[in-house]
Amino acid sequence: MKIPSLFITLVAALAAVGCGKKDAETSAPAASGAAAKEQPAAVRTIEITAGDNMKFNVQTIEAKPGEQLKVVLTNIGTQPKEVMGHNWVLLKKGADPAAFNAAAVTAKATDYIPPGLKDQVVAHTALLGPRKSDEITFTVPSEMGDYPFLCSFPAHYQVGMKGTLTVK
Ligand SMILES: [Cu+2]
Repeated sequence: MKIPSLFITLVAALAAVGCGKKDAETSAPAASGAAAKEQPAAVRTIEITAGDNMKFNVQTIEAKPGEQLKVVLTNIGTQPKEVMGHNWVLLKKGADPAAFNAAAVTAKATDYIPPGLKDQVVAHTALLGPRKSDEITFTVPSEMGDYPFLCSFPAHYQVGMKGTLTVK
């Protein structure tokens, strides 16, 4: 009979699924009492700068599914927004950042977020001029994989203003 061994395989598979959530239990010393356990997951902040060199200082971000992330983008450049604006746009998994950037060229009125492709955006900051900062808090998608991000100001993607957020 093959049934017993199949049953054992199933039990083993279920047990494996069940133990994926270890690192949530950080046993911090109970300085602030029992209330600590009731707190929702903290928001993790990621600071990103962008300057006249048309590069993000952060090009790879790793995140956990469903994590709360706060991205703070600061434009540390000096050139006017009209010629050197920057934003941070996170696209959905599988979206084409080159195509998004190409469509953005004609979307000046909406700060280079093309209205027709808004459904590809997970989160984005405002378009920033020099010495400006903006932040966006969002929930990381639950699906594992690579999510492209870019600055959608014309031509900035082509010179390398891009990166990847990996959900794992
Ligand atoms: Cu830019």
